[in-house]
Amino acid sequence: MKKLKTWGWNEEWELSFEPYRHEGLAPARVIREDRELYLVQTETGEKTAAVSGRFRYQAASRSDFPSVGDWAAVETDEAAGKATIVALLPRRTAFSRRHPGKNEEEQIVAANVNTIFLVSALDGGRNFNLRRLERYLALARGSGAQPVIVLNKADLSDCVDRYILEAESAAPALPVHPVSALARQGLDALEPYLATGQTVALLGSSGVGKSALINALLGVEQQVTGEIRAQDHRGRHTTTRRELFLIPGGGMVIDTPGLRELGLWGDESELAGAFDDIEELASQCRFRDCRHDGEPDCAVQQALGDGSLDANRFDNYLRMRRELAHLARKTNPAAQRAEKERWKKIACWQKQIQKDR
Ligand SMILES: Nc1nc2c(ncn2[C@@H]2O[C@H](COP(=O)(O)OP(=O)(O)OP(=O)(O)O)[C@@H](O)[C@H]2O)c(=O)[nH]1
Ligand SMILES: [Mg+2]
Ligand SMILES: [Zn+2]
Repeated sequence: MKKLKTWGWNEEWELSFEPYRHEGLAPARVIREDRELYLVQTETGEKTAAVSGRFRYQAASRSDFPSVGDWAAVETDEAAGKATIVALLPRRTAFSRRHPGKNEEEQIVAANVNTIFLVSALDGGRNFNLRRLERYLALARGSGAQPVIVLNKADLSDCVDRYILEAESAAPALPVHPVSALARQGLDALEPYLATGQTVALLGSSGVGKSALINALLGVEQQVTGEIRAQDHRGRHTTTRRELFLIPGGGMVIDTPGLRELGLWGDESELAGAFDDIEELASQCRFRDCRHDGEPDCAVQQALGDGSLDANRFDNYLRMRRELAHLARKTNPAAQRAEKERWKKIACWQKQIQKDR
């Protein structure tokens, strides 16, 4: 398993692979995903792969299908250079969002990553957006991986320090690294996350320079990068599939296409991690179930009043909380039942009112 070690294989994976070893299957890491065609890395090299019929039959939802970063048990056909994915090992971490289009389904963007680089760009356009960063952060918090803020295109800005302070205000206590993929600046600071066996996923809007950063880290122009539109600095969705690359002498990086939609997936407790400051304030309100909406002795309203809590940040927090509550009602049977009961009561009550008239 020497080769797979550089791809992140270790004793813990070996342990969870034990049952498959007895079936004569081999471990493999999913390194590319293109609709339902995969590329996997095995001890004997890369192979194209598809899931087995049984795998497909047993998959309860889309999120059960392989994602880049997954470890799989495969049957290999060495002569043909092909593999069949029979099972996935339980994910240690997973960055997911609500499936765009299929709103009540989870979509796994990257699995088994140690660190998530949340990439923004300091090109003066909309590629630096604190509310969007908060949203990415809420999702990253739910993934189990460690989020890190990367501010790319530092070469284009005269006020990098101000951006750093702003990013820190949206992501308290997280590391913030200003870099330039083009000028090869600040990249040393990213090295500690890229030790051998470590996996980093790059996430951020189209055009922030995720692929350019990956090229800089790899030292070769592996990934195609795209021009951004002059008028609004938006990217053109140059990268279209997720792919994991091995850094020579180091860890791994996953390139992803810029996500247009960032629907939350998870529960409210995951939001709390991204908004420690608000949760901390809320714990000081007089009422434990304070909605911070005019109740007396509300620490949140006080902080909003004296400016120590940014109103836009608080609005964004409330918006995401509502979104998660809505999701919970849609996906969680208990919450669905409670909601049904509530509507039943309202219907009864409306009938009563009509009768009374
Ligand atoms: N000035 C400057 N330009 C950069 C830097 N990094 C990337 N760019 C440019 O920004 C544009 C977009 O870069 P990409 O790497 O394609 O962006 P991406 O995030 O991969 O975009 P998608 O693949 O569409 O999600 C390209 O024209 C890059 O040359 C940087 O550090 N400084
Ligand atoms: Mg790209
Ligand atoms: Zn309150």
